[in-house]
Amino acid sequence: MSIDARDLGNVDAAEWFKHRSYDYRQFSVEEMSRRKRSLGLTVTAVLPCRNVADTVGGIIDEIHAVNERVSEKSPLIDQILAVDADSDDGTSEVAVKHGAEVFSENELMSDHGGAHGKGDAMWRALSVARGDLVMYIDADTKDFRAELAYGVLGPILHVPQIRFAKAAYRRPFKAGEKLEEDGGGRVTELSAKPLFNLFYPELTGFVQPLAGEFVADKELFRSIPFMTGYAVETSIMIDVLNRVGLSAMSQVDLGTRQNRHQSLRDLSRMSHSVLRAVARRMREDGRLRTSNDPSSPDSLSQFSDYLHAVATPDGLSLNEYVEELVERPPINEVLRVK
Ligand SMILES: Nc1nc2c(ncn2[C@@H]2O[C@H](COP(=O)(O)OP(=O)(O)O)[C@@H](O)[C@H]2O)c(=O)[nH]1
Ligand SMILES: [Mg+2]
Repeated sequence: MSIDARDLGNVDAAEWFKHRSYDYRQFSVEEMSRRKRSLGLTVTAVLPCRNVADTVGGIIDEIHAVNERVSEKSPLIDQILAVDADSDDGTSEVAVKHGAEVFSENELMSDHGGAHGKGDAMWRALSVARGDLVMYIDADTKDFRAELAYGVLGPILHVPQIRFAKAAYRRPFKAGEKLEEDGGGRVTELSAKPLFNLFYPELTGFVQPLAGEFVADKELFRSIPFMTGYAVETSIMIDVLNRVGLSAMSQVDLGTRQNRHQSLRDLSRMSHSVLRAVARRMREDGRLRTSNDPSSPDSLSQFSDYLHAVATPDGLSLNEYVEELVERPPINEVLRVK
């Protein structure tokens, strides 16, 4: 598989999807490490942690194992940072034991008061990240495989125009003994993707826009605001788009990822965070008037369909559904004239 490294100008979501979607198997760890060295770059992995004592150790081990595959003298990932929410399950002890640099989120940037959730922890981590590239990795993945730690680095290291890479994967959902292959990622499917279709159609090609695994150069992360809590992934997608444009963004298929399941009640609050983030940016960017609703009279957008980006066993796919929204007048107005 050759690597699509062409320069893109202004593209729509479908073109972007075609040229900026990669598969982690296109990039070898050895080649990435060689490129990283020749570009003179260093990499920091940031693991935001809240009560992940059962998973974080294995994830850190996996990162060390990736480094050992190349050479300990010139590792692919130079710094492993765990930013812990003062977890009470022993998370920080486990992370230290496995060789990460561990910080309490409340001790970093403490003149900003106590930390406000995941996004704040990620923001504070930037104050101690030494790498030229910063890669965030969720620390609650159960079936963590090495590619979750290095896969997103591929496009950043191989394609000069690319400054941001997001993980894409299938999300199985396990309810009791029953496994639903693509039943996970409910907030993504029910909130983020429909909202992006309406207000940020450029972003509809992303299969997992809310994935916690993504990388960019530290300068880019340092130049954008971070929303706190679970609004962070949504706001980063929009702010990176506004700052560097779609052609500098990419996604990498990493296979499947089993997430820790949250209750519908928690997901509802998470979904509210996503909506708030979009609502705030949409107002600032003046996007309400130009929404992608095909039946809105002042719609300026060329996207009128529902674009649904999904991961399948055969790779990523962008499906298009034409859905017309017709508004019938109050029936009184129609019946009266007859
Ligand atoms: N430091 C810190 N990490 C958090 C916080 N909330 C969640 N995380 C971590 O962020 C990652 C993703 O969080 P999670 O709740 O699983 O969100 P989801 O994967 O989007 O459903 C996991 O590694 C969590 O442990 C927080 O308040 N502070
Ligand atoms: Mg999770």
